[in-house]
Amino acid sequence: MPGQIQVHYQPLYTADTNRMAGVEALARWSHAERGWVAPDLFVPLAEKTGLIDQLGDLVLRKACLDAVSLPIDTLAVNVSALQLNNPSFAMKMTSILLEAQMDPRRLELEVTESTLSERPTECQRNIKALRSIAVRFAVDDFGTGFSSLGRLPTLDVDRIKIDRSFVQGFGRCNGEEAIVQAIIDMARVTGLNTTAEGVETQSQCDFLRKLGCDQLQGFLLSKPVPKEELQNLLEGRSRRVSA
Ligand code: G
Ligand code: MN
Repeated sequence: MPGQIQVHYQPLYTADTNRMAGVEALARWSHAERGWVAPDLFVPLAEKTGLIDQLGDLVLRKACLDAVSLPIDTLAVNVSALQLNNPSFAMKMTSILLEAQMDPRRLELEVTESTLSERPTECQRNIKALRSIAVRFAVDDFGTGFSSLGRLPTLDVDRIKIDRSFVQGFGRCNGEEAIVQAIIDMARVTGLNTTAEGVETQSQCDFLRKLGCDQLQGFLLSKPVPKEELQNLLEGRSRRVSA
């Protein structure tokens, strides 16, 4: 499996200036018979079979080595609770940064809410150690777990990523607009940055800008692309929707 894992990158754009501020690294498994296998399928499989550390290291290393030669500020990488529970995770992450000669301030690790709410000690220790060398953390898919807005100030993170189900629920009369507004307002008073995931339409994009969301990500702006295509995007050689 490791040889068939590729890392694609999805651009993250600043909402106000429309600049590519960073990318999120996303693992892709190219299976001989099944074609592309989505991470939602193979990540739980890797966790079950004990391959997650190996897979996680591979993605982190590839992404950091790619990012050093790219003119982007931030590289975001997803890490699972199992990886963060490994006592040697912070050490391993530090050695990958050293090997890639990457400034730790450019790295943002995305973790799920449940990783943070369980707060097992190893996980906490790893986060603390990495934050002390200026690695940033983001809560991924915010709103899908047992999220409570009241807990936002206590989360030891720099950014929240608002789950795409809220963005895609705009206009469906379930109060998604009000929820997203509340998340963004609460994040602002707490000093957290916000990214909206899953932006697929121009009206979602316009509304999120109006609400004061900092960063936008989604198929409207760009799908995840291989490194070569990302380079073309950065050099303006490939077309991008000017949302
Ligand atoms: O859990 P996380 O938010 O890291 O998942 C990222 C996944 O979301 C990737 O597999 C990516 O392909 C997918 N994704 C990215 N942008 C969009 C979008 O605009 N719409 C939908 N439906 N999925 C998206
Ligand atoms: Mn993510």
